[in-house]
Amino acid sequence: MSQVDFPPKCGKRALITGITGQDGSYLTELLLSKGYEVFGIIRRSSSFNTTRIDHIYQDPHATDRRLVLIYGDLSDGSSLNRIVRDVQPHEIYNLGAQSHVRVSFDTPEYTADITGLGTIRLLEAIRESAQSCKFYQASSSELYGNAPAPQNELTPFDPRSPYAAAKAYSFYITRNYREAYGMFAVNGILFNHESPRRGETFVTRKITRAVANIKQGRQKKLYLGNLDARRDWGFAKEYVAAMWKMLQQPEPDDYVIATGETHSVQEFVEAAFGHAGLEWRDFVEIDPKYFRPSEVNILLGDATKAERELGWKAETTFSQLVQLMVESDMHEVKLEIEGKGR
Ligand code: NAP
Ligand code: F7E
Repeated sequence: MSQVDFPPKCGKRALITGITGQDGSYLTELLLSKGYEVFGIIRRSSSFNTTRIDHIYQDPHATDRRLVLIYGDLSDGSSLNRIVRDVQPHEIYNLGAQSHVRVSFDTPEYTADITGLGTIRLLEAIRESAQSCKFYQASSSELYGNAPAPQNELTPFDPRSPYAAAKAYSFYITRNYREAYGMFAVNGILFNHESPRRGETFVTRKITRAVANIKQGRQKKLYLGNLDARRDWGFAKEYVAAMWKMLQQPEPDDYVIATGETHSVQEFVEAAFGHAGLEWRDFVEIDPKYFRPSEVNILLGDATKAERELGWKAETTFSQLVQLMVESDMHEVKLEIEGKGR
């Protein structure tokens, strides 16, 4: 049952793929706070996959509920057609993806199917339903690969993984449907964004979780790959507001969303261990299994256009982000030790 009170309905319906992910959970909170009815596509799994949205889940029998979860899958065009036809959303946010870059080298065909073809299935579902519906595509800074930094909307793409190649297809097909069919379809080219809800196999969360475990004596070593890679890391909660703003513009367009600062993985490690009063060199080991067949060396976004046209700017600094993630994991690990964790 929901632990949150929502404002009166605003008359808008949003459909979200990837609602159970990091961004989907923050976006759902944002849209509910604006009075939207939110419909989320979840896939069937053998264990619960709704942990990130359990706090806003609503009893399906409640007559005034604002959040509805529907089974579907980006690999299943017929489910997408049916859901779009039934829900008749005003806005669709396509956040669903096989989103792990390293894993995309192990599952390239699956990644192409979900992260690439899933987008065309959804766009076709909109076209076939003949509704006017705004469409947000979760594009990624991975598209830039090793293109020179700083990267903005005019920087040529250089995809360096099966994930980035699949996202490139989705980027261009979204733009094509805008140009060919006059759809309100936009790409948000988001640079890395993190939070306490980040998946635990992405490097930031892997580090902050390890710091908390090491501090409590539950873990001895942290094995990482390339410490020299540099990323433009922002706070996910702020980034979903940019997604919404893109769909409220008078004309559809593509936008870079980033902080404009870049830091190495090693700098993140130093800051996270430092925050817990630990010396990182005592705990971190390099395991080549985490190296990527082709790496993206430096990402640094230039979000000038988003600031000018959307009035959006990143607020949380790198050190604040590291601190809030470390403190959240320390708290979570402590609860687990006390037997009160999830
Ligand atoms: P995430 O936490 O990995 O969430 C991915 C979501 O996609 C989950 O809800 C997942 O469902 C769902 N999904 C996976 N396969 C699916 C399928 N076959 N059918 C339907 N849904 C499926 O990712 P995120 O960090 O929130 O990112 C959201 C989107 O932005 C992704 O498209 C990602 O590629 C993109 N992006 C992320 C970043 C970033 O730094 N976070 C930057 C740029 C772009 P389960 O929960 O069942 O696994
Ligand atoms: O890696 C290095 C790794 O997996 C960041 C996704 O949300 O952002 C994300 O992709 C860097 C890379 O994120 C480990 O080699 C070192 O250089 O946290 P990550 P990512 O690959 O940047 C983009 C924008 C997306 O769109 C994606 O969906 O960290 N690294 N050691 C490591 N990375 C991981 N995962 N694990 C390590 O042990």
